[in-house]
Amino acid sequence: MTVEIQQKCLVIGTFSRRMNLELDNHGEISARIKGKKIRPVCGDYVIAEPILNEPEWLITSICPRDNELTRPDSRGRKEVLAANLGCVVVMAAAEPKPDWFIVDRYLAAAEIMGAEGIVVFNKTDLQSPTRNAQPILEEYSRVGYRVMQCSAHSGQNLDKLPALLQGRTAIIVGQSGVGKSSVINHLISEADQRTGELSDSSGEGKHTTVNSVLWNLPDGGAVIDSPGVRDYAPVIENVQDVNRGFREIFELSQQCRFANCKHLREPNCAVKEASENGTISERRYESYKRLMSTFQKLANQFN
Ligand SMILES: Nc1nc2c(ncn2[C@@H]2O[C@H](COP(=O)(O)OP(=O)(O)OP(=O)(O)O)[C@@H](O)[C@H]2O)c(=O)[nH]1
Ligand SMILES: [Mg+2]
Ligand SMILES: [Zn+2]
Repeated sequence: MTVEIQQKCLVIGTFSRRMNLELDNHGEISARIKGKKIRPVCGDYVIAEPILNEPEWLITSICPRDNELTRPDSRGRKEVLAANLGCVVVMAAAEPKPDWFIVDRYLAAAEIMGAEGIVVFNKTDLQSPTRNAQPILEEYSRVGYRVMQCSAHSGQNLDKLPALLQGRTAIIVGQSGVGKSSVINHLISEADQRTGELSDSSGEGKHTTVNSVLWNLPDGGAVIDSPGVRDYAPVIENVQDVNRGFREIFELSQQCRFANCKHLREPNCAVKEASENGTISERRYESYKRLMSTFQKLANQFN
């Protein structure tokens, strides 16, 4: 007689092809993946079973995903970074110098996958660069994103973060060194994520976090710490997705002369006009054009 011992488990840590899983009873186990075809990520539910006489479990399949945070791998194929997300927290900071294009692209990814994008600006204890960032943070608020400013060092506003994330799975993403792990260590008492100084020579983060880890929030919901990036773009299936990625542009595109307007050189383009007369941010429009050109380059290269 065989006993049904398969379980649906949540992936809470990925270390190459080794995973940490959370069981129904909240116990944790480590597991490996059966075969080479599946690649579970944090936030996934998987079916796993114990292996006889071994401490590890075996993951046999991934349950259908609600959504996926993606990027193209070096060959242009889709790589999934995390799954089943309610919210993508895009972190920038007073230092390293913010790359707002990266922020825009993560927000675009959130729009396309149907998760809420939230902008968190950390290190407000560093006053002068924080002041310089205000006009850009206001642009994000103006188009309807929730924007929060905090400091993992002074503690400012950290108490407001749990309410933003509650009841869903969030991932914190952003450049290396902005303080993702530092903020998580404050949010979750048992978290002991390693944090790393910025490099003296470049002022950039040193890519301290190398594995994604999911932490349960005390009042429900969960948050994933992820490795910092040098650059980011989502996998984009079609031109309309670039449009959808920038909510203020998407909204205006209804008023363009052509229904399939790409807002580049088409006549009577409401988006181009709005960026020229300052109704929408010129910087965001530039960001849109860059993502469009990245998409077109990738499409030409790999299709
Ligand atoms: N001044 C200041 N420094 C901070 C703050 N938060 C984090 N730091 C510092 O910034 C550096 C990077 O912090 P991490 O938490 O490792 O950054 P990260 O985003 O997790 O970086 P990666 O794991 O490399 O992606 C560390 O030296 C932290 O002490 C803050 O609010 N203010
Ligand atoms: Mg980190
Ligand atoms: Zn247009």
